[in-house]
Amino acid sequence: MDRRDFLVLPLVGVPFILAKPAFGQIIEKRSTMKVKTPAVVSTWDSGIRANAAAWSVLNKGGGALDAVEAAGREAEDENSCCVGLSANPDRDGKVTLDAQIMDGNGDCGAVSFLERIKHPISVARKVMEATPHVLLSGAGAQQFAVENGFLLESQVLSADAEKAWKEWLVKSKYKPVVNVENLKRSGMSSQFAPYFFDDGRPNHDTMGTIAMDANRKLSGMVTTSGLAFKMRGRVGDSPIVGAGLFVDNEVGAAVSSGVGEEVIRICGTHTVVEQMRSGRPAEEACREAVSRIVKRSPEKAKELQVGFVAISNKGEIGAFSVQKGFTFSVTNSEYPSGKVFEAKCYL
Ligand code: SD4
Repeated sequence: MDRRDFLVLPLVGVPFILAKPAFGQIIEKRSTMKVKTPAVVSTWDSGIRANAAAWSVLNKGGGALDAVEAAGREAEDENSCCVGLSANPDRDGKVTLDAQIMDGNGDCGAVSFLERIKHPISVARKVMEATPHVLLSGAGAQQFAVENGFLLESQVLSADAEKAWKEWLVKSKYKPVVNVENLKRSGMSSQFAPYFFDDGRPNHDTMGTIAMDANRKLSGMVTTSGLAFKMRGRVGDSPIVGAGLFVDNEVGAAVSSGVGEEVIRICGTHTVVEQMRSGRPAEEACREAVSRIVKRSPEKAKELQVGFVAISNKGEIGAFSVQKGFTFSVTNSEYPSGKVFEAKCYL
């Protein structure tokens, strides 16, 4: 075994260290840990940047809801394959965005199939706070956003998205790339998600963030452009309460990333939180949700990635994924610049 890949430490309970750098740091292979709170956890190694935005709120005594919204806005401001207006479009060449925000008291707001709005996560928060509804979609969501002061942006694709879409049109096949994150890690790129843009800026995947503030209150958010080159009108798990995100102060919070259809079918993050409610540690709860996806269709599971990350209201973090390569980022007083971990996987 290549020592660069696996350095197995001789202590029981000490995790593998994967010598694969992400954002300038070695990724530890570790699916569970107890952390000091306040703390913020995001999907993927690029969650480091979203976490930094959230941490600047939490560190000053701010609330978890403001923190996760800040994380979402940060991700939406970045140029990336998979979040915000610069992301990859649907098969008709239009960027359509899904986002959800939820606090630990069951208050939640979401938008789906939203076009031409820069900060879907803030529109989701507005839905939560200013309407009796939970989810607004499509033209209605856009109308609501504009009526509430959000600017209608241009519908022109970013240069990267335009290029990726045109390449995709040549083949015109709709198939989510298996474990695109692993391709990224090994430095390869795919038309779906190059790890770096041509000018060297790092790319990132769907951003999901869960946080616990100094008052031990939980909140979460998820923001995404969904699967690249999806059918027009397709909505993933991200804006669906209990699929892409679920939060309950009495138990904990969970967020997912990966092929949303699989997550919706098992009410993924609700499953994770309910498993935690019945006493399972966060990692085991995530593993249970993953196992339901795999057992339902073992052959199909070989072709897809789903990852869950959760935090209990005691500050215990756990994660699990279908396949190798699902990373998550933790930021708190112990890791003020953020630390990336790779979750254990089922297959
Ligand atoms: C979706 N779950 O729309 C999202 C995609 C994703 O990392 O998480 N990509 O299905």
